[in-house]
Amino acid sequence: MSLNCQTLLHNHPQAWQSATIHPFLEQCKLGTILPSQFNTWLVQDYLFVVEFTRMAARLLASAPAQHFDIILAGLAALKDELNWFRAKASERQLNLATPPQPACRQYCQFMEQLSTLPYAVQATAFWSIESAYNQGWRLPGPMPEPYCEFADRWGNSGFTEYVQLLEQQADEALSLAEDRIQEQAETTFLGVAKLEQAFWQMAFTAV
Ligand code: HMH
Repeated sequence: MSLNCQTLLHNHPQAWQSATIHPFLEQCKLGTILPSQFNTWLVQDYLFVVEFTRMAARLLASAPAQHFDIILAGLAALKDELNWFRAKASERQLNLATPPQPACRQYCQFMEQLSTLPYAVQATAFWSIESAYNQGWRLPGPMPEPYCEFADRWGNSGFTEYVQLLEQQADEALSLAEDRIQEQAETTFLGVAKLEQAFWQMAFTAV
């Protein structure tokens, strides 16, 4: 078995489309998303990123030293991202001390249990999570105010390059992994796709 990230995308186009193309993003692009929907996403995504940062730290702890540079750069970017989320929430007078909704809680639990799995699986999950946002926010094209800043955060070319580097690291780990572990990586990729779709849906149906 020789699984890599591109094979995963190629084998599961439907799952990946549902993860990255959603009315939430289309309505940001059109400027018709409701503030209540957008604010729900913002607060819940902050809660998500807190747990995603812990996942990045566990990924670092499992990684070979040659992979540290890119993961450490990712952690530094997450430090800025968490502060940026706090600034955006404060501008909008949103309370970040909000309980996670079920879709957010399930995603966070999923990330937590990844630490019991081999590095190749964690690296594949990390790439797929970042890649989902990169594609999701980039595909609709330029967004109007106030959403352009959000689209640019995950859609900009620097972030796109970072996702490519994560893909290389995941591919390297997968190329060294046994078939059974490659299968775990595929299951995990499908798990990410489902949770991404559910996360958009959660924010979209917020009132
Ligand atoms: C739900 N997936 C979700 N939120 C994010 N911020 C990312 C991926 C990218 O970090």
